Amino acid sequence: MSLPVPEGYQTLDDARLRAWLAGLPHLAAKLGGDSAAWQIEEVGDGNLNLVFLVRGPAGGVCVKQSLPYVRAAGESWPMPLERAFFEHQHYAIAGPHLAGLIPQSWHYDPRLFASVIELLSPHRILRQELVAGHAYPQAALAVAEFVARSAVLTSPLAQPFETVFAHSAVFSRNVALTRVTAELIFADPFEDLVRNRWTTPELDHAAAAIRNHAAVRAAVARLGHAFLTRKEALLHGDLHTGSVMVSADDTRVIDPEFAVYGPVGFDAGLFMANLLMAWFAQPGHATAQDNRQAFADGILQQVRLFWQHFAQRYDALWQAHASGDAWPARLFDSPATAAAFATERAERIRAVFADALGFAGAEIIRRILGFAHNLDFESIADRPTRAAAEAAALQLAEHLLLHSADIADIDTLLAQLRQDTPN
Ligand code: SR1
Repeated sequence: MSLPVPEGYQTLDDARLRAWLAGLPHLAAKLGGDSAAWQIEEVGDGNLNLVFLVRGPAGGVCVKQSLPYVRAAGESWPMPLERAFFEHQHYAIAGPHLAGLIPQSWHYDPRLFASVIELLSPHRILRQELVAGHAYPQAALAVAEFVARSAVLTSPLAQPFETVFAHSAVFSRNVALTRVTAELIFADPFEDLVRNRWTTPELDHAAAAIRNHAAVRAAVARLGHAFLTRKEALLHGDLHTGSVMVSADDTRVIDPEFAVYGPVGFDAGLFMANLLMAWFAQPGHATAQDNRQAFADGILQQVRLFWQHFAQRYDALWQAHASGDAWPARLFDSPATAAAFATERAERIRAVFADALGFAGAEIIRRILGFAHNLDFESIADRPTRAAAEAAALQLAEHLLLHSADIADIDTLLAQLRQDTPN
């Protein structure tokens, strides 16, 4: 490796990982037995990091290590190692609010920029499961709970603002990954850059139309500004279906390395966008053909459940914490202000909905025209089918960016989708 790295850092391989874990008694005990017999598998399929699953006779651990570059691009795209630190900080700061919805975090090594977390088994990545045609009806509820708890409990709605400011200061140093998000979502897809790509020439016309659409560009610019300036709550920052692990009865949100304070609608919008892209991609997935219509409807149901549960829990958590030092509890804590408080909450949720739809539009565009693509579309072998699915998703993205404030509610959006897209 030719990139400079801090003293003490070395990329983990099988032998180094085995020796490192063997030297950490609390982790070696979780694995059990002789370290030479531990089974090690590198499974990282994301864009950035190394991910190892280590199994011993007593149990398993998952080890994640930053590389000094973007894994999906190679050393030509250097990337600071500190992302592992911010992921660890998210587990430490938001973790107490998110019990049961995230993996347990067991260790962080600041020299190796590596963390050790609970090995989730028999969990699988939600995105891959949706591509394979496997339904997880409880997943959207759990992710909505994650977003609602993060949105209220890390914010001044539930905490003294001094605490929130201190936490926000930690994540305001997560500049490298915030730049990745700012550029990859809110700028790059609208420019002619070598790191952009789309997979079918059939999309050339749609791509040009979106790039040259002044109102779309203005909407994305507004959202990018909101993302960088509106420090409402601690975001996961990369909440797509690849950041969710599922089993039949359990759901966990992983990979919070992009964590930063920002607008609550960002996480909600990214998750809904990725479910919607899974839905658009369904005609291309042979594994789901037998029961394709019902499975596709089930994905739209997940979008609906996600939003409804998020809105209901955001409202309930805000009310539950509207006392003491939480802001603006002091203005709403008498019976005389109950109606005004209810109106305030409803208007706030309505504003988050509009934000989320806009962010969803930006996310869809960047996953089709930008650097980082989705397995949902990429795994469709038949090019015309893939092009049709991506073009339909781009149409929705444009609609969301231009009309986010006019879409009455989630049911209106989904009814319109079903009508416009024979899926
Ligand atoms: C250079 S990183 C590209 C993308 O991968 C991550 O998962 C995020 O989605 C990021 O935007």
